[in-house]
Amino acid sequence: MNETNEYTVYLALGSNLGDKQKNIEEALDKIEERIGSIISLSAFYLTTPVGFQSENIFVNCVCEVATFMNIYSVFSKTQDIEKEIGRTVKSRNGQFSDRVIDIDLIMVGNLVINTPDLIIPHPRFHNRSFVLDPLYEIAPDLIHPLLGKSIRELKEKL
Ligand code: PH2
Ligand code: MG
Ligand code: MG
Repeated sequence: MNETNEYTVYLALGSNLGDKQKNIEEALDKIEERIGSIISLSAFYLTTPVGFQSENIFVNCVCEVATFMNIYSVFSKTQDIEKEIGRTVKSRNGQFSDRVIDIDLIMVGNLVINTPDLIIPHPRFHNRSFVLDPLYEIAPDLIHPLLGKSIRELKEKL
């Protein structure tokens, strides 16, 4: 469903299987085609897996997307894109695993959503340097709507 409101959505992308950089570039192309313009994109960061054991290091990045879609449609599109690029396993009960692509909705302005499928702001991003470092690069003054702190402050606290 398209609406007249424009949203600024921050997405975090990660891949630690296959041609990681290519997987992320493919996801970014599909995001631009189907969701909205990528206003800003961080560098690609090489990061060690957090929260699970794996030899496969990650490529992570964050982008800012301007979209006219409502947030549930954005979420459904990112889920489609993950599947198309080849994501098979989703984490269950917080048990993470290696993946070809992961696209997470991090923040959408002051929007707060708490449903079984979708939580915004992402409930763990403020503790994760693999999100905070690239987000700081493109949006250091962005304010976390629940914590009332900027990305700069959250990164300094980590
Ligand atoms: N994603 C996770 C869990 N752990 N670690 C790194 N380095 N990068 C990620 O993108 C990542 C993770 C859950 O989605
Ligand atoms: Mg994730
Ligand atoms: Mg995810």
